[in-house]
This record gives sequence, C-alpha cells and structure tokens, in this order.
Amino acid sequence: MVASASNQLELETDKDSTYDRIAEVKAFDETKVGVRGILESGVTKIPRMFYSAKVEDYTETSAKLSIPIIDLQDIDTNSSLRVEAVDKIRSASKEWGFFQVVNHGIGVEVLDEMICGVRRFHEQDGEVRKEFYSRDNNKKVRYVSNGSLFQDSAANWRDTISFFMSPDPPSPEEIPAVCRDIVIEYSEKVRALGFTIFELMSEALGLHSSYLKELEPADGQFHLCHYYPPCPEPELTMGTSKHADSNFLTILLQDRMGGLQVLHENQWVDVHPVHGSLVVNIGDFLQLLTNDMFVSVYHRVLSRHTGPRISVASFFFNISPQGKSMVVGPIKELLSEDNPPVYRDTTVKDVLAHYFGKGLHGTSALTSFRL
Ligand SMILES: O=C(O)CCC(=O)C(=O)O
Repeated sequence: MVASASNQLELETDKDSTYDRIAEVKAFDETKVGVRGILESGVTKIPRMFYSAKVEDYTETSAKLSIPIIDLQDIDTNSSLRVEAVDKIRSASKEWGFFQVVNHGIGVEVLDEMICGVRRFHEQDGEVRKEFYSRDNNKKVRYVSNGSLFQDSAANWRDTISFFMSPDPPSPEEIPAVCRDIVIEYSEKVRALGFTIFELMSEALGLHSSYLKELEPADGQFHLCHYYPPCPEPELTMGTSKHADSNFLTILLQDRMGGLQVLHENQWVDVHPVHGSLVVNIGDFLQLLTNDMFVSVYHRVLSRHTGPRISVASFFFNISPQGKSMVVGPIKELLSEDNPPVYRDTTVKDVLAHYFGKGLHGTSALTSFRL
C-alpha cells in the first residue's frame, strides 16, 4: 500500500513542473503556528511540502522484535544488580544503540506532568505560540516547526518547542508559564539520570565510572519537546524522518501513542511505550568515542490518523561556544593494535555543521569523520 502511494506520488510530482516548493515552505514558516496551525485551519489533505513517500525508506517492519528493557532499581546499593545493569547496557548499546530504562528514579507523576506541560504549550492559542516562534539559534527557548525545514527535502508532520538548559540555562521568565515549573524540575531530574547512565556506560566500557560524565563536550543538555498532531493523510508523510542523533546520548520521554521505530538488522522495530519508562539511545559522538563499540542507529516516527503524540527528547551535548570548540576523538584507553582508531579527532562544531548542512533525513554524519 505504501509502495503504491509512493509510485503515484512520484508520477504526480514529476509531471508538475510549476510547483514552487520554496514558496510553499516560506509561506508555511511565516504563519508561525506550525503544523497544528494547518490542522486548525480545517484541512483534510496535507500540503505537498510534507510529502515524503519519495524519500522515505519503507524497509520491512518487524512485530517480533523489541528493544531491551533495563531495570535500574537499587543499582547504587546492590553491587550484583549494578553489574547486571552494566552488562545489559553494554550489550544493548552494542547491538541496538537503544534501550528503555525502568525504575530510573524519576517519578511517574513528573513524567506525566512533563507530557501535559508540553501539550499545554502546543495547544494554546496560535497568537500566544507565535510569540515564541523563531529560527534564531541563539535563543534558549524557541518554538519552531521542522528545525531543518529549509534543508530537508520533505517537511515532517511535527512542531517543537526547545529548551537549551545547560550549561547556560534561560531565566525562568523566558520559559512559557504554562510549562515553566515542570520544565525546570524535569531538566534537573533527567540531567541526574543522564549522569547515572554515563557512569554505567563508562563501567560497561571498562573505564573509570566518571569518565564520560566528566567529558566537557558531553556536559550540556537541551530538550526538543515534540507535538505530532493527528494527520489526515499519514501514508504520505512522516512524523520524524529517518535519522541518527548527532549528540552523545539521548533520553526520550514518549506518551502512550506509539509511532517511534528503530532500524535494527534492516528491519523497523516499534518502540512500544511503557508507562513510567524512558528510552535511551546512543548518539553519533558516543559511537565515535567508543570507536564503533556502541552504535548510533537510525530511528524515525510515523505519522498517524490519531493524535496528538507528544515526546520530549533530551540531548546530552554541550553546544556552548566552549563545548563546541573542544576536540573529541576515539577514547585512547579503548584503542589497541587490534582496535586502531576508525575516526579522526573532530569538534562538536564540525559535526554539527555537517549534520545541519545535510538536513534531518539522510546518511549518518559520522561517515565524513571516518579515517
Ligand atoms: O519523538 C520521538 O519519539 C523521537 C524524536 C527524535 O528522534 C528526535 O528528536 O531526534
């Protein structure tokens, strides 16, 4: 069914030489009310700039596989439970690049309220949302639809409010009042969890526990809080195109709607929502640091008739001027004659320039840094 929609689209797109995509994208961006604004205007067909059937990868989906779930209960007090968690993290990071954590120490009421806060922001009146709409990378709080809209070949059915929380947080007044308290609380808690996961990963690599959490380029945090409105023609577009994350580590909170998929052994695998859990995935920089021992894998989000779907992706990545200019390469302690470096040293700045230059969809940013 998807393949035939794709073929038909290809025919329609190829025969229409009068279509001005740039003009359509610009007009959409100037509304400043995102995809939700399109839906509020009462459309039943999606605008053509969202068509992604031509560019998306429709590899088979597997219903049999699922990403590992790792229990972090009592890992600070019980050494055998800690060893078990470290072993599971090692194999999940090598084989999947993705896992879910449960009993991670962040209360379910905090997770639920974070989802509600993001929803309150996106469901406010368009005139209020507009005040936050911006593509200015220097803003610590910004609302935008499709961060790489002007680079991507197809827009995604998704809007996002972003909070750049560390190392240089916004003042509380800069955070929209409808979600201010919970964004501040969630940020503190997810940052602490990120450090715990970095500790477990360091142990999994045979390094000192604090190795990864003390790396300055990894010591930064921002959240992309996504809102995926219901889509009238989900077979024609994506919620988030296939991509790998460019950062060190991502911790993802998703609601109960589903739609996130991970590419594993050439099959798309659903990441089933587990209430109270958080999804963790390896970013490109951690793959580079570990010299390919841990893998940063492609993932995507399907669009659906039902919605909205809400998710909060928290990225561990220091994108301050200082963090961006620091040199990062494969960890020397992991290298040997049998395991020579497969990447050159680089900076966060160079990887980001490459990542955003190519747009969201496409090949891994890492290939350019391979030796
Ligand atoms: O919304 C999701 O579940 C995934 C979002 C994502 O992949 C991203 O922000 O990079």
